[in-house]
Order: sequence, then structure tokens, then C-alpha cells
Amino acid sequence: RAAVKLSDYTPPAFRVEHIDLYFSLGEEYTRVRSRMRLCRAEGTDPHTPLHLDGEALELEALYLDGQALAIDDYLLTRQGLTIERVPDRFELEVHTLLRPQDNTALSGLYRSGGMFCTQCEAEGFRRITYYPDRPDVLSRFTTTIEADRERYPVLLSNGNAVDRGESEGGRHWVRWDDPWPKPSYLFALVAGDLHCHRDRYRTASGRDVQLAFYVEHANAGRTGHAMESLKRAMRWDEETYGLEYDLDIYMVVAVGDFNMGAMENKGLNIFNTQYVLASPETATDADFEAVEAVIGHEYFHNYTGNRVTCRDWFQLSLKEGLTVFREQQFSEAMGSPAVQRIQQVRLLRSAQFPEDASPMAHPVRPDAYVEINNFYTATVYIKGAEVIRMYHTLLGDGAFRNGVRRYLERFDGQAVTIEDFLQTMAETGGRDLTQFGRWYTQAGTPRLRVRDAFDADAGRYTLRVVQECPPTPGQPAKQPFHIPLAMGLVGRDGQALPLRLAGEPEGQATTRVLELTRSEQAFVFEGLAERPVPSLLRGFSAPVILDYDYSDDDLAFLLTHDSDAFARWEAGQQLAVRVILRRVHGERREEDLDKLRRAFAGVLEHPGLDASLAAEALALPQETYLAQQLEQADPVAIRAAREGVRAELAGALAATWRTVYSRYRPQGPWRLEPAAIAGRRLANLALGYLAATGAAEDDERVERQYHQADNMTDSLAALSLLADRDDAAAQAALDDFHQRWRHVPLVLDKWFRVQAMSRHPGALARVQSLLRHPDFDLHNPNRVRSVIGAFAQGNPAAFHDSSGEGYRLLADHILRLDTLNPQVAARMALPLSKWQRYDLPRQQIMKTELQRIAEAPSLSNDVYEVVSRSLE
Ligand code: HT7
Ligand code: ZN
Repeated sequence: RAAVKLSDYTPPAFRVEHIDLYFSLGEEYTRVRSRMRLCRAEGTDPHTPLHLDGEALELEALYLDGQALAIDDYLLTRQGLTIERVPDRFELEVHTLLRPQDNTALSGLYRSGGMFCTQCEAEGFRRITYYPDRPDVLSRFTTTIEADRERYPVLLSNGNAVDRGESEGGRHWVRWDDPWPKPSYLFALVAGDLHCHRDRYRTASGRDVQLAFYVEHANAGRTGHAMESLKRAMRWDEETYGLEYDLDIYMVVAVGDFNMGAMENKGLNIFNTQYVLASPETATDADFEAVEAVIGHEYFHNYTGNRVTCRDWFQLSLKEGLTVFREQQFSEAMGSPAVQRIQQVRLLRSAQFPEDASPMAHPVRPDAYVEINNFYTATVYIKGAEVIRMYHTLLGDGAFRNGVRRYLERFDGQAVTIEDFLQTMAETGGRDLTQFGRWYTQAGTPRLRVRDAFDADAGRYTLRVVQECPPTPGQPAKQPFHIPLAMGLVGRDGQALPLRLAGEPEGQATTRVLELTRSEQAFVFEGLAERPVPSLLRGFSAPVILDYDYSDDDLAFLLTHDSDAFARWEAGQQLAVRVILRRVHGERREEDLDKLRRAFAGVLEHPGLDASLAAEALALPQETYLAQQLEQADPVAIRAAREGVRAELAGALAATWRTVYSRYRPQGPWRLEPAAIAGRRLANLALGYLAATGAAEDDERVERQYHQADNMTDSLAALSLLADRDDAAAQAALDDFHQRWRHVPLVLDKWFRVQAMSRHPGALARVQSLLRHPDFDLHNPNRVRSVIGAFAQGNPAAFHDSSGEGYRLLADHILRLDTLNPQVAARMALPLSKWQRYDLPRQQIMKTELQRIAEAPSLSNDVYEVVSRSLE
């Protein structure tokens, strides 16, 4: 199937000066009339035909400057419409007919519950009307929506409502005008019977902006947190980047059927309900945090993405990497920067590193794709954000912010490239970033091998760093990257040592950023009285794998003494990784458990204990991260080793966990405050260990928490521990939860998820029955993710069951889902693409299933691209 290549980019031949859309929404079909003012772009050959993208449309009529075109005046294909001869300036009117109620792909105009809504990024607008559906064609939009007044009292689109009226047959209409030229992917329309939560925000310059959250009536009262998050995001962007909102109204609509998290349509964001609705009874603390982050993310896109957009989809990380980084900065500012950083790195390691090591590996700026929807990846988003973070590290906060501001001013209203951003940052920072640009073009996770030597006589300590990057598809050899390596040296007394490189004057800095630009480099520190312990990659200053031969004692020492919170956490994780992996290899050292027990006890006894950091430090490394440390992983053995260590730590520290549990559980009613959130986290972590002691009193503690909880965080923490058991109390709790929440879809998703991720040996069979449960629905992406996604990505031991049943079950459902929603089906196929990471018998079955999918008739481009690349 044909790939789109970055090297084939050509500028658009026609500009759309204005588009006037008219939607007549109906139950059977919807009619769309589009009137466009088009003109040939300067310098374009006057004979270039006009091509408009269009997909799954019924064309009803076409008029050029008022003249109806006959069927042989144009060429209609499955991809679009071509008119061979057109004047330099003209008006084109296109009438299309759609059936949104049959649109199960959730791209273009579709139905979710009782409402109509749209999703146009990346290429959904072409499923609404014929149009140059590419991000470098910016146009002024006016949109009129006409629909039944009773069923759809709320009619929304981008910009400002400028007119409204009644029409015959109980129908009404509203006209919207968006003053900001935009690409078609930012178009949005919503119609429904919706509850509106209104508020207002006064900008730094004193303008009032109306804020409006629309939800289905059943969800009224659950938008308060999202509203407050939005106001915080608006203030933060003003204070941090000097960016003020640029329309008089900001609307957010929550829909229950959505392929991704949310969408930044100009002035009319459409959100997955998951990232808007939050109340203590239905949402966990993590959900509350995610709502704030995603609300921020979409809001920040208003500049980084909307005011300055992408020239083509290869530049996707230009808006996504930068916006994820801005979202991360926002979350760091609203909470604990260290905890946020740990969570970001955990996500990068569990989602992006495996992608970078798989056949799906691609650079942050890919150079070819078959289906762009497959490139909304962890690499483009979160490695892209790490790349932006490295600019920040190299330039410093002030120059970085000035650079972003200059980029937004210079390219306001334009569709630009990653190169434009890099150039602006280089200019503002006064740095040559040419080599840094390789982060965009080379895939793969670089590995840093660090070796050291200490010359006691000269008081000189040398760090030698070698960087390597493994081959990735189409890129057998890599050039060295420009890598900021933040580091420090810790003295044997636990004090941070001043860092003076050979030839430098005395200085007091105890953290500094070494810049790696060559395959091999040495850094010599002077003035050291004793051999220090190096603290490397502080704050995770680059998305790399660090290889330095720490002793277990060094790790325990850093866990206690490192002044960098991230590095402390990392040291504890590495110690735990070693102990668990030794078990995987059948190596059982008596002293191992004791080391870990002492390290953990040390964290808990630390005088200035930060409960949320402690919860991070005491959580065992994820199974997927453990698997990455092995050439070929056996997920069942990893699960057994990890659970074995958990059980031993539970037993060895049982009294401590019980004390922690009772001391940190917040007293009194639920509150969304940092101390209460941190308390719940640490108490629930302790409960997780207690669930593994095997003591009846601890099993009862879990049951009691489930039944007494007044909030979803505690209720779900207990339920997920109960889902690991299969006794009567566990079943009763699962039944109770289902009974209580079966009418609240987002909570019911949680019920499915905890079972799909159960550590019980019967989890695979349970997933098979969940897929037959009457509440399971392949049409709803959230439900699909909470069963199939949670199982295949979040339950490695069950998914990789040696029978191959997990793979077969996944393949069967991908094939079914592909006929409904190819985008989501392709995402569900990704776990199979990582087959090389597993032992040979598993590899074989995974490839057989990939092959079976590849050979299925009428496979979508989406799934085809994932499975074919996986098998290359
Ligand atoms: N920019 C948004 C991308 C998005 C999307 C892409 C493909 C298919 C469906 C989609 N829904 C939203 C999300 C974001 O990054 O903010
Ligand atoms: Zn985004």
C-alpha cells in the first residue's frame, strides 16, 4: 500500500480564502453544503488541476461559480475529487450526504450517545466534505448548523455564535463565525441536548472570557474540577509564557465515544468524558490529576498547534512534543515536580522505550507513513516532549521561554516545520543546534556506557562516556547525538561535592550538565579528596539508557543521600530491578532481601518523609520495565519473581506496613489536597504489600477498605487487590461494584480494567468471559481499552500465557474491531509488534497471529501498516 513520504512534500496548489458550511442534521442522513472561495497559490502552474480530499462521502451536487458541474467535468475516486480545469479564483459549492449514525470509525461526523460530534484530526474533515484536507491550508470558517430543536437544543461550532433562528418542522439553527484562520483538522461541530456548566475568566489584560463545559445531563455536577483546572491552565500560560486566550468563549464538550483523550479544536475542544468528569465517588486521585493535565494540554495547544500549526503531518511532534512538555511543566507547577518527573519517566520507559526497540520504531519526525493515525505515538508525543525538555536544559529557562515566545510571534498564523522551531531556539539561545537536530531524525534509544577512574594522588576523578544507539528499521548506523547529561558527585559522607572540571576555576556547583556530542568523551574532575559516588542522569536529563556499574551498596547509598530526588528514586528502582532479575535467573542470594528491606525501611524512617515520593520509591519496578532489561523475556517468570519479592517484603516489613497504613490513611471525609492525596497513595501502597502477607487480618483489611471507602481512590485500590484473589469475599466485592456502578460508563470501565489486569492465574479465562459480558461493547473505545488494552498491555503474564491463547484472543478481536474502528484496532495490535522481546516459542506464536491478521481480507490501512511493519 502506498506510503506518504516527507521527501514528496509540495506546497498546496490552491488556497481556501473562506469556507461557509451548512449542516442539516438528521436521524437518517445529514446534508452538508460547503461554499468555498478558492484561489490558485502564487507561483503554481495555471494548468494544475484542483484536487480535493474526500472519503466515504456521497456527492450530491457540485457548482463552480454557480454553474452545476456534470459528471464528466470532474473525476471522483475513493480518495477524492479532481477538477481538471479551474480558473485562478473561483467559488466552489459542494453538497454531500453523510450517515453519521453508521460512522463507527469515530472520525469525521459521528454520533455519541444522543449527540452529534466531530473528530477531524488528522484526516477526518475529508469524511465531511471534499476539501484540501491538509494542515498547511488555513481558511476562515463560518458554520451554520440546523437540527431538530427538541433533540438538539445545543448547536456548537468554532468561534463565536453570530446568529440564530427557527426553521420549519420544529427545527432551529445557529451560525458560528471563527475569526482565526485554521486548518480543517481544527474544525468542530457538536449538537445535542446538553447540560452546560458556565463560568468566566478574566485575562491578564482584563478581557472577560466565557467558559462553558457541555456534558450529557446525567453527568451534570461532575465538571467542577475540569473548570478549575482550565482556569489554572489559563493563568499559568499567561504567567509562564505571556500567552492570553484569544477568543471570547472557550467551550469544552465531553463525549463518551472518542478514539483518543481529547481534541484541541479552535474554541471548541472535544474531550473523552474520561478527561472531563471527576467527582470523588467516581474518579480516583489519578483521574483528577489526569483531568487537570489533559485540560491543560488542550488549552496550551491554542498557541502551540492552533495559532502556529504544522506544515504537514510529519511535523506532528512540533505541536505535540512541545505541548506535552508545556503540559508537564504545568503539572510540575501544580504538584510535586519530583513526583511528576518520576511518573513521566516511568511512562517513557514503559511506553516509548519498547516502541523504540520494536519494528514500529520511528524518529520523532517520521519520514514515511501509510496511515497517519498510526503516528500519534509515544515517540512523537513523549519522546518529542523529552526533546523539548533537552532544549530547556541546554538553553536554560529564560532563553527557552524567550525562544518559544519568539517562535510563536514569528510564525503566528502559519503552518511550519520542526526546522523552523529549532532555528528559532538556536538563534534565541545563541547555540548551534545542528547536531541536536538528530534527535528528530534518528530513531532508537541511545545507551550511555559510563566508566570511571579515580587517581587518589592527584585527587582526579575521570568519567568516560561512550554513546551508542542500536539499529532501527531503515537506520542501521547512527551518528552521535547531542546529549545533556546532568550529574553530580556524592562524597562518602553523603555530602554533594563541588564539581570542577580540569582547567576550571574553583566553583560551588554541585549539579552540572555535561554535553555529550562525540561517540566517546572523557570528563576529568579535580580537587577530590576521595573517590566519589557519581550521580548520573539527574532529573533524567535525556531519554537514554544509562549503563554504569554501581554496586548494590552504591545504589543503597544514593537512595539515602543523593540530593536529586529523581536520582534517589532511580537508585532504589535499580536496586529492586537487580534483586528481582536475580530471582528470574534462579539466583537467590540471602542478603538480597535484607538489602531491599533495609533500603525500604530507610525511606520510611527518613525524617523529612514526603509521602508521595516515598510511595514512588517503595513501588516495585513495573513488569514491562523488568522485561526490557532482558534480551528475551519470560513474562510469567518475571511476574513470579516480582510477586515473590513483594510477598517477602510484605512479610519482612509487615508491622511497618501496618503502621504506615494506619498512620497515613487520611482521617475524615475525602479531600483533594496534596497531603491527603499523598496519604492515600502511601497507605494504598502499604495495603498492596499487606495483601501479600497471607495473614487473615490483612485480607480483612482490604475487604474493610473496599466496603468503607467514601471515595473511588480507596475503593478501587482495594478492589484491584481483591481482583487478584478468587475467594467469596473478592467475588462479592466485584459483584457489588458492578451492581453499584453499572450505569456509569467510566466507572464500569474500571470494573473491567481491574479484572483484565488481575494477577490471579485465572485472569486469561476471566478476560475471555469479560469479552462476552453484556456490558462489553466493541463500539466504545474506552471499553475496548479497559478490557483488551488493559489485558494486552497491563497484564503481561496473562497476555503472554505460554499457550498462546492471549495472542489468539487479541488477534480475533483486532480482526473484529477492524471492521468497526480501524484506528483503535491498529492500536490494539501494538503489543504483538514487540514479539522480538520474548522467548522463541512465544515469538513464533506472536508472529503466527500477526500473519493471520495480515492475511485477512479487506484489512484497513491502519492495521495493515502495524502488522506488516511488525513482520518486516
Ligand atoms: N491533537 C489531538 C489528536 C487527536 C487525534 C488524532 C487521531 C485520531 C483521533 C484523535 N483525537 C485527538 C490530541 C492531542 O494531542 O491533544
Ligand atoms: Zn496534543
